[in-house]
Amino acid sequence: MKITDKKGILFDLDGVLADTARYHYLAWKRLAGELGMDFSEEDNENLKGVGRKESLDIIFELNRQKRAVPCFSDEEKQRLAEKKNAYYQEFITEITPGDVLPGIPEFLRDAREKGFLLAVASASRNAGNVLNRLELSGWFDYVADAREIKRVKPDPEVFLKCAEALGFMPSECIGIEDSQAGIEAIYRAGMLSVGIHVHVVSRKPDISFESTGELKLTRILEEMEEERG
Ligand code: B16
Ligand code: MG
Repeated sequence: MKITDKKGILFDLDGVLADTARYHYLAWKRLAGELGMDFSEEDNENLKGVGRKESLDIIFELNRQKRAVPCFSDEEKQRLAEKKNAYYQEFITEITPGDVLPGIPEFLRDAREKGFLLAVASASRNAGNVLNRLELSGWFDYVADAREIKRVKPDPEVFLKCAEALGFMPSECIGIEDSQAGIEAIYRAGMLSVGIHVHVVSRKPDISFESTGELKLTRILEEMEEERG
């Protein structure tokens, strides 16, 4: 029997299950370079967990602080976002199970053995493809389809959808994220948040780990017990 009221664990994909966040970064950097715009790794922190169209708007906004940026029509923005996605898809053809982040296979096994149901709460429309390439799909009871999600993180929609699909109340779920937008989304969903190397801007995760290599379910459960006193 579990020593916790938590029954479900919802995982972000990019930056939590796999190191795909750097492929998103490289794809945006290539597009920004073609547009004569700057885009640094620090800028990229603002894009983590954020949808495609919103990411493009953030890049324009950051550049507007330094130079004149033309106004793009919605059609042009759509075309640019598709171009970035094509670059990203080029990068992810290289993905293998070796790209699963350290500690993740052990964590998934431990969570399963302890009776948790597992879901993927990613904003990425490429999530299914990436999970297959990583050979991780079989671990999850539910994978949210980003195409069906209307409001992107920090909105809680994708996390609430996962809890509902698993048949649990939000308060029975733990969300694991590497982005500020994701931690905010988990907080708004009313779940316990676990952060992996989160660049904190406003909302601090309930429990933090420096890397997935340090992520341990027993530590999460112990910290929850301590909180309760
Ligand atoms: P796509 P996550 C997010 O995935 C990424 O962090 C973010 O950088 C990306 O823009 C977003 O998915 C959309 O991805 O362009 O593949 O549909 O971190 O929520 O797993
Ligand atoms: Mg992420």
